[in-house]
Amino acid sequence: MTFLPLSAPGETPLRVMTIAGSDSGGGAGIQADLRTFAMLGVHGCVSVAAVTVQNSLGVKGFHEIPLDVITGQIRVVATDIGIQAAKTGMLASSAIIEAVAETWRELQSGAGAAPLVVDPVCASMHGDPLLHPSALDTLRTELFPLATLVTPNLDEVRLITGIDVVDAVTQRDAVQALHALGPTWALVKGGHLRSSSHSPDLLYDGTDFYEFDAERIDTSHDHGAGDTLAAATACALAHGYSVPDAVAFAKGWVTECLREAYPLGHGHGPVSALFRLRSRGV
Ligand code: PXL
Repeated sequence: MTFLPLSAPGETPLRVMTIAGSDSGGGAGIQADLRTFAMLGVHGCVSVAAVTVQNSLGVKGFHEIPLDVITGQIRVVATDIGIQAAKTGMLASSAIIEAVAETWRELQSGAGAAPLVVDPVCASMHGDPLLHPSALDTLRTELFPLATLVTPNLDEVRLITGIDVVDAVTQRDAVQALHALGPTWALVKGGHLRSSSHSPDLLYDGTDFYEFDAERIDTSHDHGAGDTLAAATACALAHGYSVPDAVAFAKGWVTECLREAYPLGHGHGPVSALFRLRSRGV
């Protein structure tokens, strides 16, 4: 695959921020985002929204970071270092979503706003909750309208729209329902359509549908795949890619990360952005 352009030695790279949760097992969340950012040559900045107590077997609990600390991290970075794109992941509660949305509106309104990828993380792959159910409405009404792109998986699509995606027709219904909530673009990932040997993702901007039909990699080590897709998309958007081109790039990236996923602990292992080191001959 072709990678994103690198900055020259000593030159300030593009900056991308993740506003998300920490995974102590290092597979998903902020840790996955930062790995993808680094391997794609962007400088990663962070607003930690929650800290999970987690290993390969599941999420044992989490701690929410105080609202002023979450918004403070966004504000001080955006006003000094500057960011060319951001993504959100685990935001845990309605109050956190509201605070992040308010800060984003304040900092990024109008022309020159940085693109925002919203990965509406609701639960871990083990089904452990990462978002209070009462926060779904805040996600829909406060954050989705600010998003350049939303990237739910099929479980999240069901929670957010009530639509059970089982085939191409319901996938189309779902992407339209998501778009109606206000993001500029909506993506419905097909990776969890287990009957399919392919993994067709459907992207929609209110006018055109784009389908991305990458090879489906069959592995139980796919922890962090959704985070990695959203992180790579944010990096491509920071480089000025159009949304369809950014999603196509990110889909290729996560496919390679899935190909090199590895076992970890006694449960599910993570996708691996470290394949990028191999392709550089290290
Ligand atoms: O992959 C979704 C995700 C995002 N963020 C954190 C997580 C998980 C899944 O477990 O733990 C912190």
